[in-house]
Amino acid sequence: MDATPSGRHGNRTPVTHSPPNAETHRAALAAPLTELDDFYIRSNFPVPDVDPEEWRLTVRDLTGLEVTLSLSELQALGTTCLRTTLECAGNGRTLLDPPVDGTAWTLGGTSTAEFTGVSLKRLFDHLGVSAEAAQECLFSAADQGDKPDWGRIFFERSLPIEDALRDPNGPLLVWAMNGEPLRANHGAPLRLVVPGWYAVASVKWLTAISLLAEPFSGYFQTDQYVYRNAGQPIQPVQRMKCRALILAPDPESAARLEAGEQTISGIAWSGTSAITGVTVSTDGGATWSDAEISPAADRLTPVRWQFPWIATGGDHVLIARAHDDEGSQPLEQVWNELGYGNNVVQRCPVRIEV
Ligand SMILES: Nc1nc2c(c(=O)[nH]1)N[C@H]1C(S)=C(S)[C@@H](COP(=O)(O)O)O[C@H]1N2
Ligand SMILES: [Mo]
Repeated sequence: MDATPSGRHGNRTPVTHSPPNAETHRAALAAPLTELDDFYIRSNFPVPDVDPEEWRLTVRDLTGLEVTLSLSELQALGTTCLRTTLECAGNGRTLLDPPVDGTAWTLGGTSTAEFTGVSLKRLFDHLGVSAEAAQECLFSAADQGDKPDWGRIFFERSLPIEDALRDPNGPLLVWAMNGEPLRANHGAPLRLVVPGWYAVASVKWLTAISLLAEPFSGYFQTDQYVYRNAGQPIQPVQRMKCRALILAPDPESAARLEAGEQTISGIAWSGTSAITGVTVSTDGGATWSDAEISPAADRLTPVRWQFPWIATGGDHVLIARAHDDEGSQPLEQVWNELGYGNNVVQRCPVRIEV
């Protein structure tokens, strides 16, 4: 296992020890690809013990087709490499007021990697899987645990069939990350990666893929990972909302800066569309200016942005705000009971010494 039960490991801070959950340090997010020792970890249950030699993936459709494949059989189908950002739907949860229960992420529940695997579409085409009559595609995993009212359950999640079979940039069945074999914490030997979606969709330790004629209503689909507010219908979390992060000046360590020329910089991403702009305020949101954006080489990874600032003495609040085709990052939190999708802008107080 690649997470130590105590203390820091790489540029990660543990959020819970058992199961292993850890967030990525702000500094490690400046690299276009997050180092594996720094990549955030989010697991709902203990890491399952999977023997890669014994491991098989079972695929079932609604016509009675059932095929079982080994890892090498999957790898023989062809290889796609895709760089994309994963973000936990709970990222930013601790910024909510009033606070909510749930894994206590600050803003490090996100990382970016190059994933290697075979697309789900390619696997289905190869096997002759029939999507006819299917509404959803269910992904079942090897990890399990007990939940009140549910008993013993495995981690399972579904996707609407049209999202499952999207191509290109659709779901990928992944066995390598940043060119290295997938690590246990990230779902070895095989995980799903669904570009653009909050990473709960990216099921780790995959064991089975089944087509369903009806919507799936499992625990991780209807009880958790939903936007829930009293008196309103629940909405499942799906695509990542846009977010800008300030990486420099480091909001955690540089609350005091010198007057004069400063560069404010960071990253921004969205699972919905390309980032169309990043605006910056140095006065707590009273006035805004456009940051300069360096587009990412890959559409599914963060853009880098920077903003030159002549800092004058006194207290300032720095804010960066991402914009995409759907709109802009909210200036005020959109509170929900389980604390998902909190992409409220990050406010960084700084004191400039004169
Ligand atoms: N089998 C399984 N897959 C899972 C999870 C899990 O608990 N079990 N957690 C999901 C959630 S909530 C997130 S944010 C991502 C985290 O992926 P990572 O640990 O590789 O960063 O995995 C997703 N896939
Ligand atoms: Mo997550």
